[in-house]
Amino acid sequence: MLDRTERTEWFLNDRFGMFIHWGLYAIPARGEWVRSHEKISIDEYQEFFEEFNPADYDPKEWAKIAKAAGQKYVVLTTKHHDGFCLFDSKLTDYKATNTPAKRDLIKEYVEAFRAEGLKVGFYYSIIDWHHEHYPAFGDRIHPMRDNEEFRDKPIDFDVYVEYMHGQVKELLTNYGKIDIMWFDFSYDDMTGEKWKATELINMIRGIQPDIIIDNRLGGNIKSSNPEVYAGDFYSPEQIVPPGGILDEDGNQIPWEACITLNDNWGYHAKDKNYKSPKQAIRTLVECVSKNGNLLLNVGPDAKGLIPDRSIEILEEVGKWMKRNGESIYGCTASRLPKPEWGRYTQKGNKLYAHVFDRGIGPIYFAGLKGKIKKARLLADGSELHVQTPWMAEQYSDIESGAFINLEGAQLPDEMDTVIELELFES
Ligand code: H79
Repeated sequence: MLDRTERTEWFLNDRFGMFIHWGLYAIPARGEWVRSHEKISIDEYQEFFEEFNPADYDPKEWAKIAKAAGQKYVVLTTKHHDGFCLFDSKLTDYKATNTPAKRDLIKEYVEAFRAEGLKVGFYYSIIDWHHEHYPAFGDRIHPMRDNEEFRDKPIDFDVYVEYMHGQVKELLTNYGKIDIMWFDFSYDDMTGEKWKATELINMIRGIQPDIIIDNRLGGNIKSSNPEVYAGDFYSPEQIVPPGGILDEDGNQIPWEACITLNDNWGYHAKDKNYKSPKQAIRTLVECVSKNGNLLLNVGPDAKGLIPDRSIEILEEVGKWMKRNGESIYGCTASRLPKPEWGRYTQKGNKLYAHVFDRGIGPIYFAGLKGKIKKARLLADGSELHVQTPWMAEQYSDIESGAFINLEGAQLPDEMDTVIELELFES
């Protein structure tokens, strides 16, 4: 069996993935937490189950969109907190097979993305607001948390844990090789062995030895001696960790920031608060400059269509990636401090200068005097010159710095202009 470093090698190389949140909540279209936020009962939510019929569901189209954006892997909600399963689980009737969709939607998903050459992941919520043996009354987030009818309802949590393990087993047995298992999430005392996490991990590794698993079953992935269930990568949500993620000994550990394009994961009809393509590109660059990955979310609607604005943003990202992907794939943080004008990523002796801020005049590279063998604009391969500007020798702060001339008052690419610096040594 591979160790964590070996398992995560492809993941850290690929850097950029697509997250997909899709389920019954696409119909009310107020985000995937709608049942909890509005304290909706299973009965009230049932109408969405009875009408779920995504006529335009075409995961081949989703896969094309992801691939064109430069995304190398994908993670889809097989079951979110509402408990609804997109897959044909033998352990529940609460699944796509029993809706008007009448089929296993996960099977088509796996096949479509695999055919496009993307690595395939499963999001699976270990929380379940539908299962009768999941704690409801008094829980912090369950839709029925303060419904008196649930106060004295006895539950047998072991029954739920067995169900959850059984579904994970189905997911990892019935669809061939799966690359990522993305659990969501532990909270309060609902963590670690409460989920029988060691047993769960051993079962998973028995079926899919190379799969990588996030850190949300609990435990402390940052420990020098982490639990077996502490996971392969850290999963910051809606934030890029300012200094990346280090373990207790100061070593870098794999991480992946998951970020929405608007303010919701699941489809929200009124949420038009989208990030710009520029923000999406620069966020990806920021993650890589800190040794991390970016998992960028889309929330397809009730018909199965990714919102138009999300598609447009991903197209813009894809245009940039096509020309500048070398500064992302296989790249890591640089040892150099963050420059004034943007960020660095690095791959061996190739240093990628991501210039976000044009300023005026030449671009200044602290610490690189005499170290730059060649400078090229990554987007078109055109040469750039290292030159010391007139009088610059007299400035107080340039002894070890280098300047590169960039023509024009505006950046060639205002999203992010990448200068590829070939260094004499890395
Ligand atoms: O699927 C998406 C979100 O629906 C899910 N994760 C992403 C990928 C997510 N659900 N909840 N959260 C993320 C964070 C929730 C945090 C809180 Fe709480 C809920 C804070 C207060 C209530 C957790 C539970 C901490 C205390 C109770």
